[in-house]
Amino acid sequence: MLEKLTPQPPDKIIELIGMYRADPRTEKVDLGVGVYKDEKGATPVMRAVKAAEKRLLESQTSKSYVGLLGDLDFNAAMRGLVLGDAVPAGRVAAAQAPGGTGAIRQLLELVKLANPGAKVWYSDPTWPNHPAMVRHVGLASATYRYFDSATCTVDFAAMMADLDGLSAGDVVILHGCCHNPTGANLDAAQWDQVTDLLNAKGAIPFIDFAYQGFGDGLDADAAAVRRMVTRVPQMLIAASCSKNFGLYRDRVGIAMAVAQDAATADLAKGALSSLNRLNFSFPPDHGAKVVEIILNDPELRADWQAELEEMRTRMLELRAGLAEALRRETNSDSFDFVAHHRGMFSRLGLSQEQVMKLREESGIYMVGDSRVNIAGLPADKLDALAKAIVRVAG
Ligand code: PLP
Ligand code: TYF
Repeated sequence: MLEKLTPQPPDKIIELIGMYRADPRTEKVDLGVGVYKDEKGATPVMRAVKAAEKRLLESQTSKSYVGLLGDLDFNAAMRGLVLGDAVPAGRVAAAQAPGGTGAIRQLLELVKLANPGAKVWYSDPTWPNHPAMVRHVGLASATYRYFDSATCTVDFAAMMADLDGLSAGDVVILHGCCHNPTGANLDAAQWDQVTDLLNAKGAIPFIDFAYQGFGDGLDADAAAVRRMVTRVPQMLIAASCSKNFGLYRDRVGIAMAVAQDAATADLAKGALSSLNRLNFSFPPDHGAKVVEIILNDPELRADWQAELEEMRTRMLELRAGLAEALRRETNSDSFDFVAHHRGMFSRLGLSQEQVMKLREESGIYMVGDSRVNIAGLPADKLDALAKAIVRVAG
């Protein structure tokens, strides 16, 4: 049987981790995988996480199963973090999931259960796992144009033109904030127009929310989602705690299905519970419990927010620094978009060849589409980096 397997295409981003590690050059720069790094290049455990883990270690008396939907207190706390009080709790079906990826997978399967004929739309470009997972789950897909590579901003006219092809029941994946890979985001008015269009077409928004707190702040990053949820009958949300709690390897995420009424939300809750059971039974508890402890303890929550804010502002400073260095180097404003983008990434608009050249000649590692991890930028070497970028960009 196993000999019938064919080699699977590697994930280009994860592949880059190994390539960077294997590079013997000491002056190499890692702008690849989307993991937050501090000024020393480390990804430390957050202070509040350490404190909550200590508390958990001392107080936990059992490792018995929790429940198919996970920790219900975690689910409630996350509903609050993401949606605030924008929607009544009774309209939200929530299931803990293994990471944001696990939440996306469970929600795609929910779509498949509810409406196997639905077409799932995602932005071109998007996080490569979106197309891969939609295909794997067996749903039809379509793309909408999103990014203008000449200006490195959102091509909103093209996006709306493509979404005009939506059919009733189609599902549209939208990055709730901090678009990956581009860093270019919709403004509030554009979110409203997208909402109007989806409502007119009878399409359902599916928010991938992996970077809350990495853009303009915890509440500001959730503003679009919170407004949209007041204006649509149904919505799917996959939120991740990997980045904003730094809990990457503990696999903490939540799948939420917002329904028009409590009875429909109950149906969705039953389906999510069943999908958890079918795929892995019980979601991993440790990281979710840590998040629940932090969100429900005013002191820990304040410290977590303060540290998250330090991370966010550090990335903003790096953005401003790189944009300034590129401005000096090019004597133009052609890279100012780096300062206007938000979140962990910016797509610089370089060709694949230029990206390879940077890797080979200067040991600068970015994803092949010229996406850079802003947190990986070396603050003391921005000028050298800008020089190298401009040299290959010609
Ligand atoms: N969605 C996007 C756009 C991402 O960039 C990521 C990666 O961090 C995720 C979802 C989910 O990540 P995880 O499964 O590690 O929570
Ligand atoms: O885009 C990134 O770099 C992060 C990390 O299959 C990641 O979202 C990358 C690929 C993947 C899972 C996570």
